[in-house]
Amino acid sequence: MPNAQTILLENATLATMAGEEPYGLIEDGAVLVDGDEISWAGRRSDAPACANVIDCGGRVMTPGLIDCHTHLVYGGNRANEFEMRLNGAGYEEIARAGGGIVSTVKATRAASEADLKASALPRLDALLSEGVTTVEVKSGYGLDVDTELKMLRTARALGDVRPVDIITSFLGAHAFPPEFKDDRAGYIALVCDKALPAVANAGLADAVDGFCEGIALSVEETEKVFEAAKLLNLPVKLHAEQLSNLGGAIMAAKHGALSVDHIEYLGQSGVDAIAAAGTVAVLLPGAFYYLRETQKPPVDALRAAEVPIAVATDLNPGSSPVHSLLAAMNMACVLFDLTPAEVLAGVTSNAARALGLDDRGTIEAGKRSDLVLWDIDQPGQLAYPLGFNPVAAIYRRGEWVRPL
Ligand code: DI6
Ligand code: FE
Repeated sequence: MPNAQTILLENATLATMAGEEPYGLIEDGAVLVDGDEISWAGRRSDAPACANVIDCGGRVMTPGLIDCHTHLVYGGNRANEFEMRLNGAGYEEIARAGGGIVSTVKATRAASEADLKASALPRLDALLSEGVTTVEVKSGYGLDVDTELKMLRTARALGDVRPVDIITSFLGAHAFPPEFKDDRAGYIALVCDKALPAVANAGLADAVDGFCEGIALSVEETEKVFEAAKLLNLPVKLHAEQLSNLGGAIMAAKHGALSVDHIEYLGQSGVDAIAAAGTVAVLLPGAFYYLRETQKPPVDALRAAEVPIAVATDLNPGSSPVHSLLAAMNMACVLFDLTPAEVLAGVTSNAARALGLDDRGTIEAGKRSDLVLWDIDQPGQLAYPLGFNPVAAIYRRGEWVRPL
């Protein structure tokens, strides 16, 4: 039943991101929104009658953007490591020397919840300014029960003070904290038997993530965490094959992972496994760029196997301090050879799938009324520039976040 919030947004080129055609384009389109939901979308000439009509001025309209992989809650920064890497130190070398994730752990443990929130808000605002309406935020810089809970509470609190949906992932399986560097089994037990149950009981995680890598957890250690997640009915996802091929993605696919992320070193057997499992491939070009990686993810094989490809910032203080999803789209085109249509699907429909969300990511009846209007002529222009934000207006859940 239409209500006061029912409006018809007309005279827009709709990049619906639905169907088989690139962008799912509808020229001279219109969208009827009724509060939280899209109730109709199609050609303006077919639009239902509506008393509240907004002329979109011929602009391009997309679904609200979704950043499906961030670590944007953290203490301190790692600018010093950026300089060390520019002087030739390797990411793994820095991590093994006690830098990397562990150095952010120290700063995050020391930070108050208020400080973590205050430092995360400008990072989140940078994403929201580009039409992002859903953001995934991971823990993983606490590596003890209290700090992992603190991080996830902070992430959830961001959604109370900004017009964004925050989806959280528990990433206690990110690395081994200093106090457990000689007792790996003890830390895996703490993650599985203490941290994860506490997080689940508090309702603070929507999924469980891990970092399966030579400098982090083994496949066997990660699988123990995934088995604990399954007992708590939490879906899983995995940072896999970022720096080497340990077979993490194959293990994740066996556990029905929502996504496998990074996957620069994914082989054909891994592609086949995630294709069969319906797992999304989340590409993170920011980390490839910052670490000056040379091994590209197997995009042609992913395409051939029809694996859904998502793109995200991986916003984190070390490997990818990228505060722009539009920049990540551009990098995915320039560095990974994706097309502009693929990267827009990667931050809308496929990003929703990577988070297990079926209520958003396309402009279709029944989906969330998260919509962005852009001052561009065609949707392929979104990935084209670097450092330029063509957002004209943002509409989210029945309200103008940024009015026309
Ligand atoms: N892979 C990454 O690139 C980030 N975490 C991970 O598992 C790195 C996080 C950091 O460097 O702080
Ligand atoms: Fe990450």
